[in-house]
Amino acid sequence: MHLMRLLPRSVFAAAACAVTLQAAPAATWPSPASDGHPFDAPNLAAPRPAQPLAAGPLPQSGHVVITEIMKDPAHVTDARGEWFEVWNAMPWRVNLEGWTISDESGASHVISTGGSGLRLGPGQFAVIGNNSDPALNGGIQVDYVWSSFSLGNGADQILLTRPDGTLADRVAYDDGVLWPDAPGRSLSLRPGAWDVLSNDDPLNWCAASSPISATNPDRATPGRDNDVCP
Ligand SMILES: [Ca+2]
Ligand SMILES: [Ca+2]
Repeated sequence: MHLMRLLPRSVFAAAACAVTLQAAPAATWPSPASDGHPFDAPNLAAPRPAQPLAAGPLPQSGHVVITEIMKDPAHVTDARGEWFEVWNAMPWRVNLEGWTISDESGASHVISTGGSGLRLGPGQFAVIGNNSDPALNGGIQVDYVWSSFSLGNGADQILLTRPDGTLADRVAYDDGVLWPDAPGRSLSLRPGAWDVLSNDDPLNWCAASSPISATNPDRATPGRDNDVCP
């Protein structure tokens, strides 16, 4: 996994402070799936009452935010060039090992790295897609490859669920009615709206404007800050 963006030193100072402040509640959480790094977050959410599926939208309790979605690449085929980007909003590391990627049509994939982990430091991105070969996927650095999952060009959803079943984030886009829908341009979350509730609002998304690279004219910012929306 490549390191995509580091926060300023002051943020790490704030992170250390935040860890101190969170020490008491963290003691009540289940054992973290951690490699012992002092900034590792527990991989499980704090216990909470079960939420019945029929009661309405599931609560989104995460700080790992879906920030960009390339559902319809033009420079390469969809079968090689679909991906989405997530961003760690927490002041500590998170390991996505064991998290589930799914939609609401039955597609589901559990992130499994064989123990090496899919770790995001504070403020870092990961790009999760269907092909990790830059020679085939349009030169994208993909950090993790899914199977049994895809991004529909019409209406579709991405749900990120922790190993304990709690929903971290969900984004449900439509077929261009309210959401951006431009072939070859990613859905890009507006800077300033980077949380799991703000990314439910299609008004906080736009079609990316920056070319991916000199060799891939599709417009997206995989693994880096998003474009400013018009
Ligand atoms: Ca969301
Ligand atoms: Ca981006």
